[in-house]
Amino acid sequence: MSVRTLRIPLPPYARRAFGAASVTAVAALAAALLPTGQAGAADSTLRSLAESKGLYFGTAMTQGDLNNSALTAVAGSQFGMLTPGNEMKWDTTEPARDSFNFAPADRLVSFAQANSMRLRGHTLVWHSQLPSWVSSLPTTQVRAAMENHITKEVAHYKGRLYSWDVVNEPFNEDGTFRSDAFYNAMGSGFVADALRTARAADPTARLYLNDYNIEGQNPKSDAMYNLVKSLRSQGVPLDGVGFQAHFVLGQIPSTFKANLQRFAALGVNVAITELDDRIQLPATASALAQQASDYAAVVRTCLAVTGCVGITQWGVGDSDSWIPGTFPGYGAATMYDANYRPKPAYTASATALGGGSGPSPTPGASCKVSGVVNAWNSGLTEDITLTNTGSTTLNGWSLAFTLPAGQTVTSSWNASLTPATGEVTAGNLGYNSTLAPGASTSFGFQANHTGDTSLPASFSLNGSPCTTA
Ligand code: 9MR
Repeated sequence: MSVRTLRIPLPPYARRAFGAASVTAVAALAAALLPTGQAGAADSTLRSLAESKGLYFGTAMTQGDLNNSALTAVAGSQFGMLTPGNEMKWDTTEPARDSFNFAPADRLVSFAQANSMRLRGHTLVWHSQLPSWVSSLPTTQVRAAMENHITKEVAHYKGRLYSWDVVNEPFNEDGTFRSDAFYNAMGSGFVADALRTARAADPTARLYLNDYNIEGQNPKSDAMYNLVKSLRSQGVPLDGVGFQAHFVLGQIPSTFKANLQRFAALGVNVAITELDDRIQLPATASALAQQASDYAAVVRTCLAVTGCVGITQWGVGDSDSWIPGTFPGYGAATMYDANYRPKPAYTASATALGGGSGPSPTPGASCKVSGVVNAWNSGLTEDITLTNTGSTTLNGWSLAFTLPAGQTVTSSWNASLTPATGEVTAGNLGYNSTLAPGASTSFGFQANHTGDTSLPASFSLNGSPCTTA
């Protein structure tokens, strides 16, 4: 059995001359003085931070959003990629056979271009928001209708889009193909046909398949993986896979990173295309802290996967999100509140992208972590002590950290841990949710390991990095 204590060099932000408490005070003052939605210095927008790491950060917008000046101010400054939420879908663009309407989407394209944002086209072939004339066609006519739709729509935007979600949501949860108009008429070959048709109409747009519940390894993502592998081996033009990432608070799959990596290893790009993280309302401080950790984990995962090109949030703020309408009782799923004020998830995302050197909104967390590990041949226990070194009482805390490869948590005490591997978040329990300035709390866990018994790294509390002692 070995016993070690954490000995991790201080990161640069911890070595600054002025103390964490005064940084927090300056940030709070700056946030108060900045107009709504202007979250920090102009050089530390999500967009610029992401771009400095070679990623994009995008948002979905609908044409109604263009009338909301608070929303457009945030979208135009904080996001570098735009996905039309509904306006490029078949029911809008070709409501009657061979009669096309690109006006709503064109307005969003103009907004994006005016703000130097790139565009993700969404979506050409999808079972939903499909006009009834398509679903009632004789099966012998569906291929021609699909090819005509793709050709005309892609040609209209030729050279102007970063990417197209060519096929959206082709799979059922068990990994079988969804029996929609396209599959019923053409079998699984509709996917290759759609991709080839799109490539012919615009050779520059990156062509994607996009789906939900494929973020972790499961039968549905296995089916997508096998489809991508097969299409690539046949030389079908396919450049990327979109992982929608409609997450539930605290439930990012533990296999998220490994899953993205296995797709990237097939030679395609991967992208987070519709990120949100829904909270059961009312959103408590501790839920918002967990959400901050979830968002940071998504950012860190994309940064860690070569081939992950960027992240798009589905809607700018909480009142623009589809969640409350579809999941009654849930909401608060984005990084901006109803008044476009950045939430802890914003700060955590910016921090994960390397921000935090200038004034930015902060949940007021500042922390120190120490730990002890006791390891044996295939297992270990770890005790972690967390100290609130800030000047604000935390009502709910959430400590994110990276577990070494091969370690899998099997049980925990004094905190709830999720997921079991990789980018883990420890959240308070009911009795230890309050952490006063200077106060400490301890929790621990047992884990299996495959040889690496080192301590976790990259601790952050409610989205703010911790020092280690
Ligand atoms: O955000 C879109 C919402 O306004 C529409 O009512 C809805 C209809 O299906 O589609 C929403 O966007 C979906 C996206 O196109 C595909 N993945 C799931 C999204 C949320 O439903």
